[in-house]
Amino acid sequence: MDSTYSMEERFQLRIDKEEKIEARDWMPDAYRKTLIRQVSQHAHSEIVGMLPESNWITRAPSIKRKLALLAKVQDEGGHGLYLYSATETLGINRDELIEQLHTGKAKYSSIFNYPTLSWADIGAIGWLVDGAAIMNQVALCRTSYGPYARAMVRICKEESFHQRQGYDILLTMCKGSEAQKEMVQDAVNRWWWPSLMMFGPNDDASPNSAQSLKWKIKRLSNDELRQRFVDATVPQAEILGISLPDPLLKYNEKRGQYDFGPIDWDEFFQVVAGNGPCNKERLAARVKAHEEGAWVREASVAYAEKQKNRLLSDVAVA
Ligand code: BYC
Repeated sequence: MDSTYSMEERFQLRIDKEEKIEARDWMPDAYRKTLIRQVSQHAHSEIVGMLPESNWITRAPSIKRKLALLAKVQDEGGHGLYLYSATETLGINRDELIEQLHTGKAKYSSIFNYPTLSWADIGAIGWLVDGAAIMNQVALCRTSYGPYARAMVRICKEESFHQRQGYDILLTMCKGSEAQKEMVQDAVNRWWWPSLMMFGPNDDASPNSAQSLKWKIKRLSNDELRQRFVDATVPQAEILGISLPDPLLKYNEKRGQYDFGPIDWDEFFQVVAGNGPCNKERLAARVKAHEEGAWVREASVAYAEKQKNRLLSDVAVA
């Protein structure tokens, strides 16, 4: 490589050639910082995302639904763990990451600050929230940082099962009584707009997008992903026989895409600032689980120490 290139220029050339950046490779500090921010916030979202759904495990309407929901919530925990591990490859440890979540320094997805009021909300979360998450995460399978990209491949496979379990709940309810169909409509009315907000602010108000796109941390912009989600979701709503709560939603023949109404960004920024309906409850639940789980962490450290000593004494005998 020509030595007239700076480290930053060589790094960008690797990105431009679609080479994956690995943990031990040189990277600009700002690239590392952006990744730690995004991947850890993604991990926190998976972990906090377990709360609204686990609220319904004991009340799932059948053993089949209970098993599927249990498996889904466990999967989210697993996703959080892969993503914490991917973040740790960037030189930050788990305790720091958890502390950032618990002190409110790190964000997590706005969507998990809304309550789950009925069983139909579990269907709506699977269909809309996991649907939005997949749209974003399929693109992230091509992100430039190797450990993040590889974690995404497995996460996407599991997320597509989640999306289908949600849609299946709604399809079943929509074929049921009038009251069940109304429950679905009510849940979709409440989850539609917050799901569109998951993709983040409009491109012209997204401070991180330009650099993240250049570094190929993000592969598509917030607005591109949001549009793709709307286009994929509207036909699915038609199959369910429900409406989406947007009077301006309309197919635009010229663009070959759906036009949709304005998003309430005041609501989004209020939720992100900690003032959503469930922010305090969610953080309190995470802090409590962490404190009450201290004995599990201590026991596993003691067990690992015991195993290590046993191994050392076996080696000494041999
Ligand atoms: N909620 O410059 P921008 C899931 C923040 S699903 C809260 O566009 P960026 C799951 C943003 O962090 C969800 N905050 O940022 C599904 C930034 O603030 P900071 C998890 C948000 O990073 C079902 C500021 O607004 N998915 O896991 O370029 C069950 C300006 O935004 C949100 C991911 O995390 C939001 N919705 O783009 C269980 C995917 N949107 O950090 C679990 C990975 C924006 O500068 N992340 N902000 O203080 C991404 O793709 C990107 O980080 C985003 C935002 C598209 C979310």
